[in-house]
Formats: sequence, structure tokens, C-alpha cells
Amino acid sequence: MGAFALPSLPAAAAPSQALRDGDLVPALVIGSGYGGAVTALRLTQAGVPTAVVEMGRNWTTPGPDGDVFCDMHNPDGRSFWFRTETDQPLGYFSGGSTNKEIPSAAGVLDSERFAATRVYQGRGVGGGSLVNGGMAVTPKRDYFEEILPSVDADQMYRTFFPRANAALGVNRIDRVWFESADCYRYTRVSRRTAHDAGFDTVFVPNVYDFDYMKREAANQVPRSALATEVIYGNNHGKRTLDKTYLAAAAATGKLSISPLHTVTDVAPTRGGRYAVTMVRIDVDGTTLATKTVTADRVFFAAGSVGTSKLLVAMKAKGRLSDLPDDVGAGWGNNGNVMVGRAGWDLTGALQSCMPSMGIDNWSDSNGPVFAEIAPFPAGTETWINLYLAITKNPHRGTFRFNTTTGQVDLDWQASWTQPSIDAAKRVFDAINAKAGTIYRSDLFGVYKIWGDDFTYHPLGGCVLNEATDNYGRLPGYPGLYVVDGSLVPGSTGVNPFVTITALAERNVEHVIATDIGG
Ligand code: FAE
Repeated sequence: MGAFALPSLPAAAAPSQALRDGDLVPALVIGSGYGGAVTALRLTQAGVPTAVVEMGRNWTTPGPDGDVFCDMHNPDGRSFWFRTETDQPLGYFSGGSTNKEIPSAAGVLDSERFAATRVYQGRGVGGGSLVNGGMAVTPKRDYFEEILPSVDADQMYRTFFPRANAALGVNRIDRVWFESADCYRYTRVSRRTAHDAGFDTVFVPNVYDFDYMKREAANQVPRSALATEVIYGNNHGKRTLDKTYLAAAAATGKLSISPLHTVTDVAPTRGGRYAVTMVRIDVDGTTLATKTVTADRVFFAAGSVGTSKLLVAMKAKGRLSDLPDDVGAGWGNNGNVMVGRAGWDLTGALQSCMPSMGIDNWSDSNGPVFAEIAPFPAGTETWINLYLAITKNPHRGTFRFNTTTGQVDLDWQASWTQPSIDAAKRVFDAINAKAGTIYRSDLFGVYKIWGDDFTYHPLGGCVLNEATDNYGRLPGYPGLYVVDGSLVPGSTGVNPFVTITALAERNVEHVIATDIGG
């Protein structure tokens, strides 16, 4: 099963071909993010007809403005998943809310609310790849060995991380261009202030096509990363999963995708298969149909939150009552906390929405931090230096079924972000002291310095070798597998999608060889 490299950005997206009520399929994948896309490709390559079920849209149809996605300055019904007002991570500026009214529809970004945190997730064919910053970071080996000791790290770093990076289309920025590009002035300013305070920085690879970005900067092609496109999707330049893994799976002729279908129920049948029930909606949220499909094997790839919620609910409702008690446990936010500094230096009116550098203070045993230098693409000069800090936070939440509401709650406490703030302060207090600058307190609330009430990096809830076996199999239910970020125990120390992709490559290769005979 060789990796494939991407010579250029293919235009083909994966086809929609909805399942029908009563269908029988050999393999059904719930969700089309990283775990789901890897699974779909490797199964179809092994000759297994595979049905992917995705609650979000297949983002191929342009809106009235001719674009598939809207930009951050002009949000509409394509932006958020069924909200009447945007819920931006940076929802405030200079004392007021920056959120805007929008029509409620099946938009691409969900801010899912739990009692003490919000979790941002992508909705659509391609999952988180549609909305993320594209930062493709292979975790530090010693930390990977710490978080997933049951996984052979030699094999991961020799085989599966390289395979994932190749298949995702990861590329590196031209460093000569970077040094003079207007759109990365903000990064160079943050780099200088970090170095002045004694911190290291590293360039970070990305799945955004940096050659395309260069042409954007030269006004040779339509702008995307340079036109405030990211969290509501990119119209150009980004190698999202529908253009990489899922397009390759579609090319086998063995893939079907059912968009706007939400899986609500999975239960064993008498014949040793699984009945999977799903609700089909239209873009406005109207229910169009309820279907039940029978599958020989079901792969849970609904993301850390989606998979954990489904499994916890199925156990509580008696559909999968023999699932282990570890299901729902071990959830973390990858230590995410955001912060902005008010600087003295011009950071630029034009900012690339694809981050290209991080401050690496992970070796600080008193508070490891890897801080992405994030854009603040206001379209005007703001002098703001923004960061997403990834920290080593020890707290772990648990998903629990609430018998009163019939929903799954996340037991996470607001105060649990304090270790992340403490670690980030060690870096940014030092940078501020050296640069003579201060924190912005107007970006995450009114007089609120730390953006600690949301995460972009939900991880865990169905941890490898705890809630599953060492390859994602759910004990007691042959043919049920977990393949997504819920396997990763709450933290990876860097942006997580390369870890999720490589782990899925490892597990699915083993499952195909052992359980399916590929
Ligand atoms: P994910 O990609 O979330 O896919 C799960 C899919 O399942 C989604 O498409 C859901 O719509 C679908 N789904 C959920 N429930 C159901 C259901 N019941 N029925 C049918 N479908 C369902 O999961 N990571 C990085 O490494 N680098 C970055 O630069 C980066 N930036 C980010 C920026 C933003 C704004 C966000 C939100 C995330 C970012 N991430 C980044 C995180 C990354 O996208 C995330 O870790 C992965 O997408 C998680 O992959 P999974 O396969 O676990």
C-alpha cells in the first residue's frame, strides 16, 4: 500500500451518491475528516466498496457570488453550522462584539457548545480540512512516545508519518520569498520579538499550496489565503481532503458519499452485522428522510466529539451496552489557549491566513508551549500579534449521557485551562517585557486576555489501547472500529491532523491485513 505524492492540485472532488434505506454495504465510514478519509482510501484500494456518511455538505456548488465558500469578512449561511449569529473565536474588538447575523443553514464551521467550552469543528465532505489553518506538523518523537506508548514509534516515524505527509500534499514555504512577502510581515515581527526574548522559532509545513500563494501575492490568480479565507473554507489553494485522500478513493470507483446525512444510531443485527440509522436533511435543516443501512463493518470517524458522543449515547441507550467504561473518557483540548499582544511594529494590512511558523518552547519542563504565530486578517493595520498556544495541560474531560436531556454532556471545567495560561504566560510575559508591549484584553471578551473557553483541537474520548484495542477495534463488537482524533489521548503537543492521519494509516493497514485480508 504505497503512499502517493501529489504532483499538482487536482480539481476533482469526491462524488455524492447517497445510500438508500435498506442498503447492505461491506464498509460504512461515519464522517469524512482525516480518520474517515484515510480509511475510505485504504479500504477502497483494497477492493472494499465503502460508503462514507457525512453530516455536512459536499462543498462543490458555488453560491450566488460564484464562490463555494464565503470569506471571514462577509459571513453568510455558508459560514456556521445552524446559527443565526456568527460565533467567531475572536468575537470582540475594542469593546464590542464583532459577530454578525447570518441565515441559519448547514454552514462549514460548527462551534459546538458544552457547559464550559466551545469546540470548533469542520462540517462537510473533508471534515476539519475544510476550515483549518493547514498547519501540518509531525509531533516530536519523544512526546509521541509519551502519549501513545503502545504504538511502535519506529514504525510511525519510518513509515506512517512519511506516508501521511505525502498523501496530504504537505509542502514547505520558500524561505527567500517568506523574508520579503508582505503577507508574512506579521510572522516576521512575531519571530523577531520571540528571538529577542530568547525563544526559538520553527517554520511549519502546510497543506496550502505555497506556490499558489506566491501567485496570489503577485496578483496572477484569484486570492484565497490572502483574501481572508480560512475558517469558513478556502476557494483556492488548499489541499483539502476532498482533493487528496477522498479524490483518490473516488478514483477507485468503489466509494460512495452521502452528504447531509447524520448517523444517529448503530446497533448489532442478529446476523452479526450492524444496523446504522441516519437522518438526511437539506441545507436549511429540514428533515428529508430517515434511513437504516446494514453494514458488515462500521468505522467511527466522526471526530473526537462526534465519535465520543455517538458511542457514549449508544452504550447508555443499550444499543452497544457492552462497550467498555473507558468510552467517553480521556478528552483534552490539546492545551489550546489564544492570546494577542499589542505591538509597536506594523504587522501588515495584508496577512496570509495560513500560519507558517511557531514559537517552540516545548523543552521548558515548567510549562511546555508550542505557539503558532496566527494571522489577524482585519484588512487594515492593527499592530496585533496573535498566537495559538498549544500546551501540556494535564486535565481530561469525560463525555457522559444525560438522561434528563437525552444529550451527551462534556464534563470539562472552565478552571482547567489555568495550567495552559500559566505556561503561555511564561513565554508571552517574557516577550512583552523585552519588547515593552502589553496584552490585548479586547479580543476574547470585554477585559479578557486569554482565549481559553474554546478549542480547535479536540482529542480523545475513545483512547487507543484503553477504550479500544491497540488498533482501534471496539472490544466486544467485532467489525466496529474507531479511526479518528478520539483515539489520541487529549494532546499531541502540536497541531493534530498529521498525527491523526498517520495513526489512521497505521491502524487501517493492520485492520485490512488482519480482519479483511487485503
Ligand atoms: P474531523 O476532521 O472533525 O471529521 C469528522 C467528520 O465527521 C466531520 O466532517 C463531521 O461533520 C462528521 N460527523 C460528525 N458527527 C457525525 C455524524 N453523527 N454523522 C455523520 N457525520 C458526522 O475529525 N489541525 C492541524 O493539524 N493544523 C491546523 O492548522 C489546524 N487548524 C484548525 C483550525 C480550525 C478553525 C479548526 C476547527 C481545526 C483546526 N485543526 C488544525 C484541527 C483539525 O482540523 C482536526 O484535528 C481534525 O480535523 C480532526 O480530524 P478527525 O478525523 O478526528
